[in-house]
Amino acid sequence: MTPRRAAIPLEDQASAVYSFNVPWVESPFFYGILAQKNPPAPLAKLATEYHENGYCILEDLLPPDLCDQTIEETQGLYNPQLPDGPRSYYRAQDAWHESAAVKKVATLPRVLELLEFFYDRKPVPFQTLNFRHGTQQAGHSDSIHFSSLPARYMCGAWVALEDVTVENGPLFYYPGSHKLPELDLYQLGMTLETANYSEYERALAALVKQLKLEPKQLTIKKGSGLIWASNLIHGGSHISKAGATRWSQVSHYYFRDCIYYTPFFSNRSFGEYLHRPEVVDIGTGERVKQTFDGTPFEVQPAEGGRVRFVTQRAAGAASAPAAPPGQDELNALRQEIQSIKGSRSYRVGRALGTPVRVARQVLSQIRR
Ligand SMILES: O=C(O)CCC(=O)C(=O)O
Ligand SMILES: [Fe+2]
Repeated sequence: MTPRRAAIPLEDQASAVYSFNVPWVESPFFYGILAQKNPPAPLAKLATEYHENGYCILEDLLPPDLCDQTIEETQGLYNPQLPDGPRSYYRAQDAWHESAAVKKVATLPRVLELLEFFYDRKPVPFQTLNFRHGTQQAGHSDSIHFSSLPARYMCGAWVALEDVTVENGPLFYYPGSHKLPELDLYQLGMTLETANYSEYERALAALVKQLKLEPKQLTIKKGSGLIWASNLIHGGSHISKAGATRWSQVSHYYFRDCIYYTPFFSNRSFGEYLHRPEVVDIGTGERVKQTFDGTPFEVQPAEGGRVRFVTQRAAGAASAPAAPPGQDELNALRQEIQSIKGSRSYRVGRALGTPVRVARQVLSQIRR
Protein backbone atom coordinates (compact mmCIF):
# COMPACT_ATOMS: atom_id res chain seq x y z
CA MET A 1 0.00 0.00 0.00
CA THR A 2 1.34 3.46 -0.86
CA PRO A 3 1.73 5.70 2.18
CA ARG A 4 -0.94 8.42 2.51
CA ARG A 5 0.19 11.89 1.60
CA ALA A 6 -1.40 15.23 2.17
CA ALA A 7 -2.61 16.70 -1.13
CA ILE A 8 -0.51 19.78 -0.33
CA PRO A 9 2.52 19.29 1.96
CA LEU A 10 1.93 20.79 5.41
CA GLU A 11 4.92 23.09 5.24
CA ASP A 12 3.53 24.65 2.06
CA GLN A 13 0.12 25.13 3.65
CA ALA A 14 1.68 27.01 6.51
CA SER A 15 1.23 30.74 6.41
CA ALA A 16 4.40 32.84 6.83
CA VAL A 17 3.34 34.09 10.27
CA TYR A 18 1.16 32.88 13.08
CA SER A 19 0.31 35.10 16.02
CA PHE A 20 0.02 32.33 18.65
CA ASN A 21 -1.98 35.00 20.45
CA VAL A 22 1.06 36.61 22.04
CA PRO A 23 2.20 40.21 21.46
CA TRP A 24 3.82 40.22 18.01
CA VAL A 25 7.01 41.62 19.50
CA GLU A 26 7.33 38.39 21.51
CA SER A 27 6.23 36.09 18.68
CA PRO A 28 8.52 33.41 17.18
CA PHE A 29 7.38 34.91 13.85
CA PHE A 30 8.64 38.34 14.90
CA TYR A 31 10.94 38.90 11.91
CA GLY A 32 8.20 38.05 9.37
CA ILE A 33 5.72 40.36 11.09
CA LEU A 34 8.32 43.12 11.36
CA ALA A 35 8.96 42.85 7.60
CA GLN A 36 5.20 43.18 6.96
CA LYS A 37 4.94 46.19 9.25
CA ASN A 38 8.03 47.75 7.69
CA PRO A 39 8.47 50.54 10.26
CA PRO A 40 11.14 53.27 10.01
CA ALA A 41 14.63 51.93 10.80
CA PRO A 42 14.98 53.37 14.36
CA LEU A 43 11.65 51.81 15.37
CA ALA A 44 12.60 48.47 13.78
CA LYS A 45 15.86 48.55 15.76
CA LEU A 46 14.06 49.15 19.08
CA ALA A 47 11.51 46.41 18.37
CA THR A 48 14.28 43.97 17.44
CA GLU A 49 16.18 44.74 20.66
CA TYR A 50 13.00 44.27 22.66
CA HIS A 51 12.25 40.99 20.90
CA GLU A 52 15.74 39.58 21.34
CA ASN A 53 16.70 40.91 24.78
CA GLY A 54 13.35 41.58 26.46
CA TYR A 55 14.08 45.29 26.99
CA CYS A 56 15.17 48.41 25.16
CA ILE A 57 16.89 51.50 26.51
CA LEU A 58 15.40 54.93 25.80
CA GLU A 59 17.71 57.91 26.17
CA ASP A 60 16.45 61.30 27.36
CA LEU A 61 12.90 60.29 28.17
CA LEU A 62 12.39 63.05 30.74
CA PRO A 63 13.69 66.61 30.85
CA PRO A 64 15.72 67.30 34.03
CA ASP A 65 13.03 69.60 35.48
CA LEU A 66 10.39 66.84 35.32
CA CYS A 67 12.84 64.52 37.13
CA ASP A 68 13.33 67.15 39.86
CA GLN A 69 9.62 67.87 40.10
CA THR A 70 8.83 64.15 40.50
CA ILE A 71 11.34 63.89 43.36
CA GLU A 72 9.95 67.00 44.99
CA GLU A 73 6.33 65.87 44.77
CA THR A 74 7.04 62.39 46.17
CA GLN A 75 9.60 62.97 48.90
CA GLY A 76 6.95 63.42 51.59
CA LEU A 77 5.28 60.10 50.69
CA TYR A 78 8.03 57.80 52.00
CA ASN A 79 7.66 56.41 55.50
CA PRO A 80 11.10 56.29 57.19
CA GLN A 81 9.73 53.98 59.93
CA LEU A 82 8.82 51.12 57.59
CA PRO A 83 11.52 48.80 56.16
CA ASP A 84 9.20 47.51 53.42
CA GLY A 85 5.73 47.83 51.99
CA PRO A 86 3.86 50.10 49.55
CA ARG A 87 4.83 53.27 51.41
CA SER A 88 8.13 52.61 53.18
CA TYR A 89 11.48 54.33 53.56
CA TYR A 90 12.55 53.52 49.99
CA ARG A 91 9.28 53.03 48.08
CA ALA A 92 6.09 55.00 47.34
CA GLN A 93 3.50 52.97 45.49
CA ASP A 94 0.83 54.66 43.35
CA ALA A 95 2.04 58.16 44.10
CA TRP A 96 0.22 59.20 40.89
CA HIS A 97 -2.85 59.73 43.07
CA GLU A 98 -1.03 62.61 44.82
CA SER A 99 1.54 63.75 42.26
CA ALA A 100 0.85 65.23 38.82
CA ALA A 101 4.53 64.71 37.91
CA VAL A 102 4.35 60.96 38.65
CA LYS A 103 1.24 60.74 36.49
CA LYS A 104 2.99 62.62 33.71
CA VAL A 105 5.94 60.20 33.84
CA ALA A 106 3.56 57.20 33.66
CA THR A 107 1.74 58.61 30.63
CA LEU A 108 4.59 59.94 28.50
CA PRO A 109 3.37 60.02 24.88
CA ARG A 110 6.74 58.69 23.66
CA VAL A 111 6.40 55.59 25.85
CA LEU A 112 2.69 55.05 25.15
CA GLU A 113 3.22 55.30 21.40
CA LEU A 114 6.13 52.88 21.47
CA LEU A 115 4.15 50.39 23.58
CA GLU A 116 1.19 50.59 21.24
CA PHE A 117 3.54 49.75 18.39
CA PHE A 118 5.17 46.86 20.29
CA TYR A 119 1.90 45.32 21.48
CA ASP A 120 -0.62 46.39 18.82
CA ARG A 121 -3.05 47.32 21.60
CA LYS A 122 -3.63 50.47 23.63
CA PRO A 123 -1.41 50.45 26.73
CA VAL A 124 -2.98 50.91 30.16
CA PRO A 125 -0.64 52.49 32.75
CA PHE A 126 -2.05 50.99 35.96
CA GLN A 127 0.59 51.21 38.71
CA THR A 128 3.49 53.46 39.66
CA LEU A 129 6.37 52.74 42.04
CA ASN A 130 8.68 55.55 43.05
CA PHE A 131 11.97 54.78 44.72
CA ARG A 132 14.18 56.97 46.86
CA HIS A 133 16.82 54.26 47.26
CA GLY A 134 17.73 51.22 45.19
CA THR A 135 15.42 48.29 45.89
CA GLN A 136 18.14 45.61 46.26
CA GLN A 137 15.37 43.23 45.10
CA ALA A 138 16.31 39.70 44.11
CA GLY A 139 15.82 38.65 40.49
CA HIS A 140 12.16 38.16 39.59
CA SER A 141 9.81 38.48 36.64
CA ASP A 142 6.96 40.93 36.97
CA SER A 143 4.86 38.20 35.36
CA ILE A 144 4.72 36.47 38.77
CA HIS A 145 2.79 39.51 40.05
CA PHE A 146 0.87 40.61 36.96
CA SER A 147 -0.23 38.62 33.99
CA SER A 148 -2.97 38.64 31.41
CA LEU A 149 -5.14 36.45 29.24
CA PRO A 150 -3.97 36.28 26.49
CA ALA A 151 -0.51 36.09 28.06
CA ARG A 152 2.37 38.57 28.10
CA TYR A 153 0.35 41.76 27.62
CA MET A 154 2.16 43.50 30.46
CA CYS A 155 5.40 45.46 30.76
CA GLY A 156 7.31 47.99 32.85
CA ALA A 157 8.97 51.33 32.07
CA TRP A 158 11.77 52.36 34.42
CA VAL A 159 13.18 55.92 34.50
CA ALA A 160 16.20 57.29 36.37
CA LEU A 161 15.37 60.57 38.17
CA GLU A 162 19.08 61.01 38.99
CA ASP A 163 22.28 59.50 37.58
CA VAL A 164 22.60 55.80 38.40
CA THR A 165 26.09 54.41 38.94
CA VAL A 166 27.42 51.05 40.16
CA GLU A 167 27.33 52.54 43.68
CA ASN A 168 23.65 53.37 44.19
CA GLY A 169 22.09 49.99 43.45
CA PRO A 170 21.48 49.95 39.70
CA LEU A 171 18.77 47.87 38.12
CA PHE A 172 20.05 44.52 36.77
CA TYR A 173 18.50 42.11 34.30
CA TYR A 174 19.23 38.96 32.31
CA PRO A 175 18.97 39.70 28.57
CA GLY A 176 16.85 37.11 26.79
CA SER A 177 15.32 35.69 29.99
CA HIS A 178 11.87 36.93 28.88
CA LYS A 179 11.84 34.00 26.43
CA LEU A 180 11.57 31.51 29.31
CA PRO A 181 8.08 30.14 30.07
CA GLU A 182 6.01 32.29 32.41
CA LEU A 183 6.77 30.44 35.61
CA ASP A 184 4.39 30.11 38.52
CA LEU A 185 4.41 28.39 41.89
CA TYR A 186 3.28 25.04 40.55
CA GLN A 187 6.05 24.86 37.97
CA LEU A 188 8.51 25.65 40.76
CA GLY A 189 7.25 22.79 42.90
CA MET A 190 5.09 24.86 45.27
CA THR A 191 1.35 24.99 45.79
CA LEU A 192 -0.94 27.78 46.94
CA GLU A 193 -0.77 26.27 50.42
CA THR A 194 3.04 26.31 50.51
CA ALA A 195 3.42 29.58 48.56
CA ASN A 196 6.45 31.50 49.72
CA TYR A 197 7.92 34.48 47.88
CA SER A 198 11.48 33.91 49.15
CA GLU A 199 11.28 30.36 47.84
CA TYR A 200 10.21 31.76 44.45
CA GLU A 201 13.28 34.04 44.49
CA ARG A 202 15.58 31.14 45.43
CA ALA A 203 14.14 28.99 42.65
CA LEU A 204 14.67 31.76 40.11
CA ALA A 205 18.27 32.33 41.31
CA ALA A 206 18.93 28.60 40.87
CA LEU A 207 17.41 28.70 37.38
CA VAL A 208 19.56 31.65 36.34
CA LYS A 209 22.64 29.78 37.57
CA GLN A 210 21.64 26.54 35.88
CA LEU A 211 21.08 28.31 32.55
CA LYS A 212 24.33 30.30 33.02
CA LEU A 213 22.48 33.55 32.26
CA GLU A 214 24.70 36.63 32.43
CA PRO A 215 23.30 39.73 34.20
CA LYS A 216 23.69 43.28 32.94
CA GLN A 217 23.59 46.38 35.13
CA LEU A 218 21.86 49.57 34.07
CA THR A 219 24.14 52.50 34.82
CA ILE A 220 22.28 55.33 33.22
CA LYS A 221 21.92 59.11 33.09
CA LYS A 222 19.19 61.09 34.81
CA GLY A 223 16.11 61.23 32.57
CA SER A 224 16.90 58.06 30.59
CA GLY A 225 15.23 54.72 31.13
CA LEU A 226 14.14 51.44 29.68
CA ILE A 227 11.10 49.34 28.90
CA TRP A 228 11.10 45.68 29.85
CA ALA A 229 8.85 42.78 28.89
CA SER A 230 6.80 41.26 31.72
CA ASN A 231 8.78 38.03 31.85
CA LEU A 232 12.29 39.55 31.88
CA ILE A 233 14.14 38.53 35.05
CA HIS A 234 15.37 41.70 36.77
CA GLY A 235 16.05 43.16 40.21
CA GLY A 236 18.02 45.81 42.10
CA SER A 237 21.79 45.50 42.70
CA HIS A 238 23.51 45.91 46.05
CA ILE A 239 23.96 49.54 47.22
CA SER A 240 27.69 49.78 47.77
CA LYS A 241 27.70 53.42 48.94
CA ALA A 242 25.80 53.41 52.23
CA GLY A 243 22.82 55.77 52.28
CA ALA A 244 23.09 56.70 48.58
CA THR A 245 19.81 57.65 46.94
CA ARG A 246 18.62 56.24 43.62
CA TRP A 247 15.58 58.33 42.79
CA SER A 248 13.67 56.49 40.09
CA GLN A 249 10.18 55.58 38.91
CA VAL A 250 8.71 52.39 37.47
CA SER A 251 5.35 52.48 35.73
CA HIS A 252 3.58 49.21 35.00
CA TYR A 253 1.37 48.75 31.94
CA TYR A 254 -1.31 46.33 30.88
CA PHE A 255 -2.97 46.41 27.46
CA ARG A 256 -6.60 46.69 26.36
CA ASP A 257 -8.86 43.72 25.58
CA CYS A 258 -7.27 41.37 28.06
CA ILE A 259 -8.19 39.80 31.39
CA TYR A 260 -5.83 40.76 34.22
CA TYR A 261 -4.82 38.51 37.11
CA THR A 262 -2.17 37.76 39.75
CA PRO A 263 -0.26 34.57 38.88
CA PHE A 264 1.34 34.22 42.32
CA PHE A 265 -2.04 33.43 43.88
CA SER A 266 -3.55 31.63 40.88
CA ASN A 267 -3.64 27.95 40.09
CA ARG A 268 -3.38 28.04 36.33
CA SER A 269 -3.08 24.27 36.05
CA PHE A 270 -6.65 24.04 37.36
CA GLY A 271 -7.90 27.15 35.57
CA GLU A 272 -8.33 29.10 38.82
CA TYR A 273 -7.21 32.72 38.76
CA LEU A 274 -6.87 35.51 41.25
CA HIS A 275 -8.61 38.09 39.09
CA ARG A 276 -7.74 41.80 39.18
CA PRO A 277 -11.14 43.26 38.36
CA GLU A 278 -10.20 46.78 39.47
CA VAL A 279 -7.49 47.82 37.03
CA VAL A 280 -7.65 51.61 36.65
CA ASP A 281 -6.07 53.46 33.73
CA ILE A 282 -3.84 56.15 35.27
CA GLY A 283 -4.35 58.27 32.14
CA THR A 284 -8.16 58.42 32.36
CA GLY A 285 -8.68 57.55 36.04
CA GLU A 286 -11.29 55.04 34.89
CA ARG A 287 -11.66 51.35 35.52
CA VAL A 288 -10.71 49.35 32.41
CA LYS A 289 -13.30 47.14 30.76
CA GLN A 290 -11.73 43.70 30.47
CA THR A 291 -12.42 41.21 27.66
CA PHE A 292 -10.62 38.26 26.14
CA ASP A 293 -9.59 39.68 22.76
CA GLY A 294 -12.89 41.56 22.65
CA THR A 295 -15.00 38.62 23.86
CA PRO A 296 -16.89 39.44 27.06
CA PHE A 297 -16.59 36.97 29.90
CA GLU A 298 -18.04 36.15 33.29
CA VAL A 299 -16.41 34.87 36.44
CA GLN A 300 -17.48 31.83 38.41
CA PRO A 301 -16.26 31.45 42.00
CA ALA A 302 -13.50 28.93 42.75
CA GLU A 303 -11.48 28.13 45.89
CA GLY A 304 -9.76 30.79 48.00
CA GLY A 305 -11.26 33.90 46.35
CA ARG A 306 -10.10 32.74 42.94
CA VAL A 307 -12.38 32.53 39.90
CA ARG A 308 -12.82 30.64 36.67
CA PHE A 309 -13.32 32.68 33.53
CA VAL A 310 -16.12 31.60 31.23
CA THR A 311 -17.48 33.24 28.11
CA GLN A 312 -20.91 34.76 28.55
CA ARG A 313 -22.28 32.23 26.06
CA ALA A 314 -20.94 29.35 28.14
CA ALA A 315 -22.23 30.96 31.33
CA GLY A 316 -25.70 31.34 29.74
CA ALA A 317 -25.66 27.76 28.40
CA ALA A 318 -24.86 26.42 31.87
CA SER A 319 -27.88 28.12 33.40
CA ALA A 320 -30.33 27.41 30.54
CA PRO A 321 -29.25 24.43 28.43
CA ALA A 322 -30.41 24.66 24.81
CA ALA A 323 -32.95 22.02 23.75
CA PRO A 324 -31.13 19.16 21.96
CA PRO A 325 -31.95 18.80 18.26
CA GLY A 326 -34.55 16.14 17.42
CA GLN A 327 -33.50 12.79 15.87
CA ASP A 328 -34.90 13.66 12.43
CA GLU A 329 -33.06 16.96 12.41
CA LEU A 330 -29.79 15.19 13.33
CA ASN A 331 -30.18 12.55 10.60
CA ALA A 332 -30.88 15.20 7.98
CA LEU A 333 -27.81 17.17 9.09
CA ARG A 334 -25.57 14.07 8.98
CA GLN A 335 -26.74 13.24 5.47
CA GLU A 336 -26.11 16.76 4.31
CA ILE A 337 -22.58 16.76 5.77
CA GLN A 338 -21.78 13.38 4.15
CA SER A 339 -22.93 14.52 0.73
CA ILE A 340 -20.91 17.74 0.97
CA LYS A 341 -17.82 15.83 2.13
CA GLY A 342 -18.19 13.33 -0.71
CA SER A 343 -18.18 16.02 -3.37
CA ARG A 344 -15.02 16.81 -5.33
CA SER A 345 -15.47 20.55 -4.93
CA TYR A 346 -15.48 20.11 -1.12
CA ARG A 347 -12.13 18.27 -1.21
CA VAL A 348 -10.49 20.76 -3.58
CA GLY A 349 -11.98 23.68 -1.64
CA ARG A 350 -10.67 22.25 1.62
CA ALA A 351 -7.15 21.87 0.26
CA LEU A 352 -7.18 25.41 -1.10
CA GLY A 353 -9.23 26.99 1.66
CA THR A 354 -7.09 26.01 4.65
CA PRO A 355 -4.08 28.23 3.95
CA VAL A 356 -6.37 31.10 2.97
CA ARG A 357 -8.36 30.74 6.20
CA VAL A 358 -5.21 30.55 8.29
CA ALA A 359 -3.77 33.60 6.54
CA ARG A 360 -7.03 35.52 7.14
CA GLN A 361 -7.05 34.62 10.83
CA VAL A 362 -3.45 35.67 11.22
CA LEU A 363 -4.00 38.92 9.33
CA SER A 364 -7.06 39.81 11.36
CA GLN A 365 -5.11 39.27 14.57
CA ILE A 366 -2.14 41.24 13.39
CA ARG A 367 -4.31 44.19 12.30
CA ARG A 368 -6.28 44.31 15.51
O1 LIG B 1 14.05 49.40 40.56
C1 LIG B 1 14.38 48.30 40.94
O2 LIG B 1 15.44 48.09 41.54
C2 LIG B 1 13.49 47.11 40.64
C3 LIG B 1 12.06 47.52 40.47
C4 LIG B 1 11.18 46.40 40.05
O3 LIG B 1 11.56 45.30 39.95
C5 LIG B 1 9.79 46.64 39.67
O4 LIG B 1 9.26 47.68 39.97
O5 LIG B 1 9.16 45.77 39.05
FE1 LIG C 1 10.01 44.03 39.01
